[in-house]
Amino acid sequence: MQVDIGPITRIEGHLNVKTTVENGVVTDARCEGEMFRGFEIFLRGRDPLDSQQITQRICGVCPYAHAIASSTAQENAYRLQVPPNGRILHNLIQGANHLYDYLLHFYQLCALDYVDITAVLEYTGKDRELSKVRDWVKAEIDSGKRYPAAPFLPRLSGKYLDNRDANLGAIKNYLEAMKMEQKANQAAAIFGGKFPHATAIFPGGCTQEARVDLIVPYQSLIREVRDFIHHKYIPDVLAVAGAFPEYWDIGRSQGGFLSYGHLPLGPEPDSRRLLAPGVMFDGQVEAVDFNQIRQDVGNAKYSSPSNLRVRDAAITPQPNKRDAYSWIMAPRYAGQVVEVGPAARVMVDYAQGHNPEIKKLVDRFAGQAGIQPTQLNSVLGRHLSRAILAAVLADFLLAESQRLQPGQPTMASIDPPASAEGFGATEASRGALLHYIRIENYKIAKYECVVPTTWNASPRDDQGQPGAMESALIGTRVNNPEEQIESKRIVRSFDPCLACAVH
Ligand code: NFE
Repeated sequence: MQVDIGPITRIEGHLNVKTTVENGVVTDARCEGEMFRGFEIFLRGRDPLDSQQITQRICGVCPYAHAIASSTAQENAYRLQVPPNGRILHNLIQGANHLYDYLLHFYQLCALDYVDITAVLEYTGKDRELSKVRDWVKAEIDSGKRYPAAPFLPRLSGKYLDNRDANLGAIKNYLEAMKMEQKANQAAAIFGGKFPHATAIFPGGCTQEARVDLIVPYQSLIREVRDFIHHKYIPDVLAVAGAFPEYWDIGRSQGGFLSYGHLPLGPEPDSRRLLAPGVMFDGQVEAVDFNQIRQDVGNAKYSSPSNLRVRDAAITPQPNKRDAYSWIMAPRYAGQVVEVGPAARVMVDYAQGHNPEIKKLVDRFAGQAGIQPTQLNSVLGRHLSRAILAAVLADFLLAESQRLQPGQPTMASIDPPASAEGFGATEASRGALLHYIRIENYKIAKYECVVPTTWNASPRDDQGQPGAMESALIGTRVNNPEEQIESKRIVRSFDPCLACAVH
């Protein structure tokens, strides 16, 4: 039978997934990005120095990543020498935003697939927050709304946590996580100017100063978030893993893994990174070569030529293209499908033995769960990878903030040339993000973004290979083919952002 499981809720943007289910197993899945935006078209002809502002509007969740990728592409094009403070401030802003994003993803976007929200209906204690949630949940369920806005509706059939105290504790943490997400973004805004869409991130550094009266509140906010990560977030992820161990084997993508490496440790473009870059096939990691990235449009709604390199990219929408089923292009690395995102970041780093903290935490948690690190490309693996990254990142940001040199420059001076080109690569929360800019006569002649969810939620490529998320869905056993809580757990584990994917 054919079942559309979209629109998928608790993700960003418009995604449908068409599935075919036979004998209780998903035998085919097609991810359909359902709208077109056209940033790369309307960037043409504009002042390049506006691009880090304009591209941030691709997304309200990961705007800093776009700002950093755009700034880095321009730094590369203008051959800027970024001062150490400038690079550190980029890291402090983007890193704090990742902490927000990991917590948001686990609690607000995914937890209600596992936590039994109806446990709160029996709550009779004195906690005011839980009492308020109880009354709201009851009112929403009783309303019988056809199009509910409550994130826990429609409540799908399936197994949920069955321990009352564990459910109530997780609901409390869901509420507290929102306060922590606010703190993480407050920390980012201290240097970024505001959230979303930072005004201070600029090619060459940051327009904010490195001042002690900014560093101290930044550290204090990150410390609070760090405590929550260790005392609530990691234990909650492990509790879900303990109750749903089958999800170490569910939702595994077929293909390789790509990470650009995250957070440069120095001002030079080729500095070592906190997390190592690389592309991994069959456990072997190679250096990333942007020339190996090509985008197929055989099944995407574009009439542009297919299989173009990033610097040759073209975009011509063709809404009625026959048999094309998505507005998302299909990027491939050397013709192969890769998964990007937190699991790819961790696996690529771990395979190279690069970051000792990553190794320690992967070994500890994989050992506790009785899984192999190669199983991180699973539903639970993606959740655990985010939790591990959050712990490593929080410590790094505290140390990094101490490396700021108060009173020293935070910006390079800029004199953009008439013609230039540059690449800027970073890791957004959802994975590898690449911007390319070509400038002619002081104007943007070409701008191209190859975005995390474009990789993960891509349609079939010209060879017919399914994208990472499609491949993760195919083969899944589903108890209720109409609802498919299992498939939705898989899709949400990728944290797709369709706003970004179709940009
Ligand atoms: Ni719109 Fe974005 C994606 C991330 S790209 S959320 O996909 O992370 O920077």
